[in-house]
Amino acid sequence: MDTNKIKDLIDLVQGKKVYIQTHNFPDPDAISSAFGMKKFLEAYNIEATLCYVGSIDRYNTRKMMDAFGIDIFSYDEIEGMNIDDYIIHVDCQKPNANTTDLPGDEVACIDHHPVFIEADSYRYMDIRIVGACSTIVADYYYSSNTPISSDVATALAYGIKMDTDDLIRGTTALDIDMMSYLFKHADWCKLNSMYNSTIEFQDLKAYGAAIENIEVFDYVGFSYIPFECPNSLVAIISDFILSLDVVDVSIVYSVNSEGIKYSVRSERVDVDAGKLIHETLKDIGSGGGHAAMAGGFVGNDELAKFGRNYDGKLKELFMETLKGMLH
Ligand SMILES: [Mn+2]
Repeated sequence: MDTNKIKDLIDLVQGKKVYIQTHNFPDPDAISSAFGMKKFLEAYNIEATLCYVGSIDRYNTRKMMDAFGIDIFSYDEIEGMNIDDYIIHVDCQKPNANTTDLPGDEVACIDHHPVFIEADSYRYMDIRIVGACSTIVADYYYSSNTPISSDVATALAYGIKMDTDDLIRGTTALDIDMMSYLFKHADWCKLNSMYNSTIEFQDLKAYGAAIENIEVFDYVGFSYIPFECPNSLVAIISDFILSLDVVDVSIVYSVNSEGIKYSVRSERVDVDAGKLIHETLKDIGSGGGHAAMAGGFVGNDELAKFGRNYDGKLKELFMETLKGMLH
């Protein structure tokens, strides 16, 4: 990338109190991107605090924080964020539903999500459609020749592996280039250890429910988990349903006290998961994401309008959108 652009970011935040905010309920790519950006700015004498809204509910995600020494704070733990403080969004963008508007001034955005709603109010924007946000952050080090620590390189490599499903999903040449760059600096043993014991015992109940409830229409696999379960687990189960031979698009939701949370996956080039869920839920909830993976939410008030058979009616809505997309 152009080093002048990097300098613009450094000049912008220099001398300010800086927060780096991820999307709500951050996943490994969000956390490693935020961590990588914090350490990058540190090399230019800029201190930043990492923050998020929601919770970090996966064992694996917590494990990476310990493994790489990452301090990231829930917004509840942060005292005195001021309206003059600067916020850098990483792996997210306003005004998406998964990015809570905090008191500080959102001046910069570094993200790899397609832009659904025009966000021109950032003073610095670096949005590139690549497999992982960690790839973009790695490029800051690479292009500026900024020294990268083993922990940062390993965390970024882990973020890329997770978001691209090991360099398969939504992967671009830049993801591969950055992986090759990070390989030279990362601790591959530490990275491998992240893949030990990745399923938690309580996850099995959610897997069981999803298997029980699966229904396949054409190549679309629908399923649901009728109880509260972490967003990140719904995503993992959506990946699992997608791995079925007869399923090319998976649409999975879990039920919680506020409504239902969707995770959509697509391995078809003619079905964009982000557009599918955005289009389907635009009048009743919210949704968006990448061509291969996306998420969405429908609140209880809207669900109530569908009556008791909301599950069937929502399936119809998805199928109708799909038909429209393929024409
Ligand atoms: Mn990401």
